[in-house]
Amino acid sequence: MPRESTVRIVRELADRGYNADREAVTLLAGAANPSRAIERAVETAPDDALVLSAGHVREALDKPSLSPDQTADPTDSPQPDRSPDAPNDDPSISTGNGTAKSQDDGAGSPVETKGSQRAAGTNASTETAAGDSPDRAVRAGSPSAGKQVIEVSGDISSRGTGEYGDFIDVFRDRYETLAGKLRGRVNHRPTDAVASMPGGSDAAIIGMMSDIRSTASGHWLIELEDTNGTFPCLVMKDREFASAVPTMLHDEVVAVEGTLSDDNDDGDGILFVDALHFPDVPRTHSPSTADREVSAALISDIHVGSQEFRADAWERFAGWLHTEEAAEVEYLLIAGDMVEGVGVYPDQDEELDIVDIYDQYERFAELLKQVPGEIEIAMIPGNHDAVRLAEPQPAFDEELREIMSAHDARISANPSTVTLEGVSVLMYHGVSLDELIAELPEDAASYERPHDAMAQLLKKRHVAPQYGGGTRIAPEPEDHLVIEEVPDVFHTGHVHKLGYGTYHNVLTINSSCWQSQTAFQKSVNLDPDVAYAPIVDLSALELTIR
Ligand code: D5M
Ligand code: FE
Ligand code: ZN
Repeated sequence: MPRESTVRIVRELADRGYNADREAVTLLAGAANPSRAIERAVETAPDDALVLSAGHVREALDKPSLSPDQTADPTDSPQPDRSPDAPNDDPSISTGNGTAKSQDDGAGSPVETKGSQRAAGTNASTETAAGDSPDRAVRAGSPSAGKQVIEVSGDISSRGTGEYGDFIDVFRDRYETLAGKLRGRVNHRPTDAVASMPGGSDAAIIGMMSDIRSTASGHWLIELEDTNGTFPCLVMKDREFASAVPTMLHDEVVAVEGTLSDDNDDGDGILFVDALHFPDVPRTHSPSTADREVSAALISDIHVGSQEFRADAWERFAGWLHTEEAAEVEYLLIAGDMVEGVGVYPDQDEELDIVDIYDQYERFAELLKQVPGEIEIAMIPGNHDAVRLAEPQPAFDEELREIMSAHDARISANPSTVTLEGVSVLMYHGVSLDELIAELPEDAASYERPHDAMAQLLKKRHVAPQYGGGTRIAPEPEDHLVIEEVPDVFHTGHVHKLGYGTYHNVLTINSSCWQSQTAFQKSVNLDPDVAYAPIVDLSALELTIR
């Protein structure tokens, strides 16, 4: 089936307010008169159906008034069974007889199943998509039919009051959590205890970086703070780990080991650092994989409502999702900036195509309807979305959820962890990447290689380490921005650049965007990568860029 006809059918259905399963679109595209078939299918579908299934389409095509010569020749359909007497009791569930093939695929899969017993947050919601709603029925006729399982954790309901005590709490929580990851590696003492140790002793400290300076002779003086006080530490420039010091940011938690200066007894000692440790991801990290052939598309930064939004590219992408080539794509993750927003930066209104933020979400909801109905969608907000700017950003409120309800997406906070058939994906919009790129050396973080900056975040085990810089952070009783569990995949967006790599076996992906270069981006020389869709094969954690 030509891609163009799929795109057109998907768009026509979306214009009428319908999602459709892939199989439904295939059937419609295969009809001799697709336009009439669409009309008929829409008429025949129950009023409350949001997703047009293959069952609806078959029912419509089987109606006597649509004579057989107006339906497709069954031999040119990729669907294995379209015989009129195929069981079809529930019109919303595809009952094609291709299940044998899918079972073979599943049982014969050589992929090692590791499953996932990793802790999802206490507020995790686990759902088996298949079975909980007929509209999300698994396509029995598809080559990769199986059980979609998605868990989302990380949703927050803000409990911060914005008072001083909240800041103490959030930093204590950050310190405790990240220090916990370093404790087994050093024999540390609290800073006040280190201060009273004899000069010349060996000592170790776990602390939050409270100050960093280079000395006149090019060494580094870093001040570490723990819950008892602060202590100065000197990293000599000729040590091999000195190159890591310029990658350090205020408020990140590290451990140092070294020797105290002789004058420590006088109360103004310093620690000469012999080893520097980051919370980091263990090199031995072994990611989980799905136990069947299934893929996820990872995108972000759609910016609906901007004059620069690339509706053409979106339609091609949504159309492609309905093709056989995309049959294994069963999940779509969207890492923020769904809409362009209103008043995000000065004079933004001059570049808006849709000026009302609710209208922007309405339009976005229309675009979601072009995504196959059986694809599970999970999404988090970004800095252009209509939630508070400070991180962690809570999930969209009820009003916005209602607007976006057509596709029944999992809507969660920024950041969140979404686990797809055992593969955990840390989704974070990525505002802190700007700050890392601005502050760290080029070889540690750049717009050309956003995945390098992502690796830094994994190493620091925090998605927005620095407080009081470019990233706005809201205090909560716990620090939701700590990367407590090592994810299998780390997905960010925001910088509108495609970048991907692996860091200690974690797949890092910064998705591109769906917006051409804006006047602002031109003024700062940001040349966006537009309309790339990274597709992750969850059974092998392999990446294909579409
Ligand atoms: O961000 C897209 C990229 O452009 C991201 O790297 C930040 C940068 N950007 C966009 N607008 C601004 C302003 N006003 N100041 C600084 N940097 C900016 P997005 O979140 O999509 O706007
Ligand atoms: Fe963006
Ligand atoms: Zn953004």
